[in-house]
Amino acid sequence: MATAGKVIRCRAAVAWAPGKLSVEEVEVAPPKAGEVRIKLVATGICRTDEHLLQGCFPNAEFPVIPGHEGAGIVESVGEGVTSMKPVWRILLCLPLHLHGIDFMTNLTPPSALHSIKYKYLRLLHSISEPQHLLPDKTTQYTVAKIDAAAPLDKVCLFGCGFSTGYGAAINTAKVKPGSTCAVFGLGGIGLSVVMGCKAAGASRIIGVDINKDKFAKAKELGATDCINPRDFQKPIQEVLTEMTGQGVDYSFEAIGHKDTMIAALASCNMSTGVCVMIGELDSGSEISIDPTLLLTGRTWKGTVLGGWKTRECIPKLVSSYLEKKFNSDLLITHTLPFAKVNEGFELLRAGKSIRTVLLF
Ligand code: PAD
Ligand code: ZN
Repeated sequence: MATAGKVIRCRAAVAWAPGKLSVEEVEVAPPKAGEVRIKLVATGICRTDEHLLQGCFPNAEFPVIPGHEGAGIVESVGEGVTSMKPVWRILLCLPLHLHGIDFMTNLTPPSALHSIKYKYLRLLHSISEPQHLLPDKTTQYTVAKIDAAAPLDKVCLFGCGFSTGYGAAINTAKVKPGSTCAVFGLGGIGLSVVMGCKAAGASRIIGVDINKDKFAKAKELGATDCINPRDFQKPIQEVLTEMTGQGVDYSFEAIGHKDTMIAALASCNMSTGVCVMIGELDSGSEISIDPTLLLTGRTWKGTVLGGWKTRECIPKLVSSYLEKKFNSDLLITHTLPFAKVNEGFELLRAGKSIRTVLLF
């Protein structure tokens, strides 16, 4: 592209301190060795961006440019980058997964993950327009080349939200046909879990949310029942156990609260149940549970990006989307121009959106 090798100016949504984003111009240098510069086309707003914006990750430094569900086109590459080429269509994939994926088999140890995580959140997966810089010699690996026919304003969700929820059911829990599932939280992630449970052949999928407005979409996507914990006098885990006899086979927490994490664990079958944590707590939070919950045989696990290997699996998911194997477009309730980024966050806070996609 004509801008290759030049410092460019672009708009970015900058949070100078926890709270509101301001859209302003920033300078982006040409990519250094191992780096990739991306022209962003669309990005989804995820609850994790809101967590970052509200200062829930104490190690994240402000000012920060949040955003990590982007889709775009490679503008230029730095020296030594062989795996990415200009004008390829790509997805930015949740940076945490960079470690587990293409060039390592396991997640980086926690200390390394910590420092890398925030560095990436701050610098990499940014809501910025029209160019997006990925600085670091390994950043070429955080982008996945996808089918050129894929609509970027739709598949941007595959960089985090859809892939996380769908993979939590398929890869992390490995939901079996005929099983029962409970999904706590029916936002973009939880509804993608519902889609994954349905694709895996679950016979009963119970959605749990305090916002009844989410129920219609959950049922459209495969939930067989939807319940609001506030409609019951007793704890929701007791309600779910009564509804299913011995608890669900698989439960998923896609909210990010301590009490719902424990309720999700207690909702699954005491001997054979599997509970998957997806929701994020503030960094440094601790959770305490009655160990008996695990002693009897339950399995408690977590997931990042639904356990997919970024560059290998995400493009395949995009191909499945193009083959109409599932309809993730139903998760997109709003599409807004980038300048309305704050409106997009307001919709999320008010519980009125599932996913808002910003267009650059
Ligand atoms: P969202 O805000 O769109 O959805 C959360 C849903 O939970 C909403 O529908 C709420 O009404 C509902 N809710 C809130 N409180 C309760 C409650 N007490 N009981 C029942 N329902 C409740 O968020 P999202 O779907 O974008 O993200 C969900 C979580 O997943 C969030 O914590 C986010 O940070 C995390 C996440 N994790 C990963 C990962 O890789 N593990 C990736 C992306 C997001
Ligand atoms: Zn996300």
